[in-house]
This record gives sequence, structure tokens and C-alpha cells, in this order.
Amino acid sequence: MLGKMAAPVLEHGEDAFRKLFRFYKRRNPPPDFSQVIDFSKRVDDERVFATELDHSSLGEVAACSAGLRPVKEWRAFGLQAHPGFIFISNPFLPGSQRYWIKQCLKAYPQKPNVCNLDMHMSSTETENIWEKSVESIRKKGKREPRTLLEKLRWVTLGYHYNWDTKTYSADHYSPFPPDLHTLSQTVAAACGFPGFQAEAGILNYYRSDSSLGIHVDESELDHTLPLLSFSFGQTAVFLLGGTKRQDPPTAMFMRSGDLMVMSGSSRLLYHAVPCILPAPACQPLPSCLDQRLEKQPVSEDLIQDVSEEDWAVCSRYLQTSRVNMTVRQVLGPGQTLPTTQPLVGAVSESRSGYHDESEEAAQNVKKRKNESGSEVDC
Ligand SMILES: O=C(O)CCC(=O)C(=O)O
Ligand SMILES: [Mn+2]
Repeated sequence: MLGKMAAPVLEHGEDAFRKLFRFYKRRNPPPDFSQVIDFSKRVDDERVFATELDHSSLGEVAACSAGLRPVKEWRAFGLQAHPGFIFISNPFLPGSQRYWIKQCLKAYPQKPNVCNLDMHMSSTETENIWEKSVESIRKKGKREPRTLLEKLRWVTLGYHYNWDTKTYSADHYSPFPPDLHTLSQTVAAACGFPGFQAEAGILNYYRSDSSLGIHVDESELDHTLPLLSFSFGQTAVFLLGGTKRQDPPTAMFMRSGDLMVMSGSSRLLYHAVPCILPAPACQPLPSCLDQRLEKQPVSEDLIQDVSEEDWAVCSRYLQTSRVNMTVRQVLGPGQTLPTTQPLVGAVSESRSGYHDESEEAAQNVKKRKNESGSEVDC
């Protein structure tokens, strides 16, 4: 297309990943997205195959209680180049994504969970992030200062990931949210991993100009267990590479409701999020978020209805944002974590080495770099 940058020729040269990352991160001219796999459409691509999940592994009632369609209706795919990787195109029942989105914005950022704001603000300042932000988000005109919710970049759950040492430790732990544990166990069971224990979670909050640098998630002690990823809000481009930076990655869209499972030999592959797509002017929110729950949940259900008042804030926020939850089991049978070693130096707010930030939020980046001394890896 005129004015668009054509896909770079990928050689098996050095750092093919970085090259593609920069390609999709670029805004001017906008990149050509024609090579990005779109699982929401009919997939006719030799890189992709449809995969059948074991329907008997998860009952319809349990799936429905977690806000998921029956497994037999899930559209699941694998990638020829990345064995063990599973992509499930939005298996959520109409209306149920709203519950998980509200949890990400209202419940999970609360103490005792840890977030980026804690790194340079007192615990009273970072208490009640939702309550401190909603009024301003509701009435937001363009020039209002950013609310705490809009400054949120990450939240950690369960074993809290230490961005500086890239480790988990036995004594930096808070109880993992039971609802997300059940959702994770439900999805893992459907993908052939019964008994999955959600022990650590990283929630990433992306504004339209954010990206996440190239990395491998290897801090968990047992890599035979899968890593689950849930995406909500605006669409991202996700890059999945190989075990080496020079392996050329595969690009795919991650849309609201999509799930990804990195298991088997895909568990330790390089990956990144180079860009968030701007919402089309005619449709500020993905249409799957317009729907409300079709049936009123009963009290035993995992997911509950989201009030119109709360949804008004979530939907406003998501017009320019994406939220991703990754859930990990850290320990295999019989494994234990060491306790924290005393840290030399400051604790950084940024995801050292891979939490990439916007060029547009340059001021913030500068501030972060000054605070943490960390560089982004892209
Ligand atoms: O946002 C995403 O899709 C990826 C997040 C991720 O890779 C991580 O948290 O380790
Ligand atoms: Mn990751």
C-alpha cells in the first residue's frame, strides 16, 4: 500500500528479532501488517494449523462458570515453527471479559499486590488507585493530568517478580487471587495441563504508545509447565521468535479475549510486543466488549456482573489501552524458592531490560531511566 513500509527481508542474520521489532514499532510511515497472522479471521496460512483440544478435560459447567465457552467451540491454533505454542481466539462468553478487565483495573492493583507506582510512591499514595482515578477518567477532557490508573504499567501477583534480580523469592509473596487461579487452572486443564498452580502473575498495562521489549520468561524454576497469557482491550502485535535472537519471529495480532499458551519447546522462546494498534475511529472499543452477560451469574459462578458505573470507567480506559495478564507456575514438584538476598542499589520501577516505553511519553521514560538507570532492550 502507498506510504507504508514493506516488510523487511528476513535473513538468518544477526538479530532478526530486533529488526522486526523495530519494523512494527515504527509509526511513520506505518508498517505493512499484511504478514501478521490474524486468528480472528478464517486462517488460511501455511504457518498455522488448527488444533483440537481435549473436550473431555473441562466440563461445560466449569467452563461457563469461569466465563468461557464450551471447549468444543474454542478456535485453537498451533504454529508450525513453534511447537508447543497454542493460540485460542477469544473463547470468552459474551460479556464475561468485562469481569476480568474490572479485576485488572479495580481489584488486582490493590495491596498487598505490588505495582510500578510503589517504586517511587508511599503505600498511602498508591492505596485505592481505582477510587483516586475514576472521577477524572469519567469526565476526562484531553488536557487533564494522567490519573494513577493511567500511570499503572505493571502489577505482580503471588510470588512478586523482582525486575532487578530477575528472580522470585519465598518471602516476597502474597496470596494469588483465587478467581484468576481458577480461570488459569481451567484454561490449563483444557490445554492438557491438569493441576496447574497459578503461583505468579504479571499484569501489563499498555497505553497506545507502549511496547514490551524482547525477552524470555525463564525465572520460573520449572519450565515444563506452561505460561498462560490473557489479553483485553486494544489489539497488539505479538512477536514470537526462537531460542536465539537471530531466529526470525512470527507476528500475530492479539485481540481482546485472546489466550496464548507457551508450553513445551515454545516455553522459553523470545517474544515481544512491538506495538498497540490505534482503535479505529468508528469503533473505539472491540465489538466483543459491547456485549453484556447473557445470563445473570449465580453466586457460585466465578465471574460476577460488572455494574454499568464500573464498566463506564473500564471502557473509557480501554479506548486507549490494552491489558495483558500472564500467569505462571513457578515451582515444580518438590521445588522451593530461596529467600531474598539483600539487594545492593535501588529497586527499579521499569522492567529492567524489557519493559519498553513510548517515545511519546518521553518525559516519563527520562524520569524512569534517571530513577532506575535501566535501558530498554530493543
Ligand atoms: O503483553 C503481552 O502480550 C506479553 C506479556 C509478556 O510477555 C510478559 O508479561 O512476560
Ligand atoms: Mn513474556
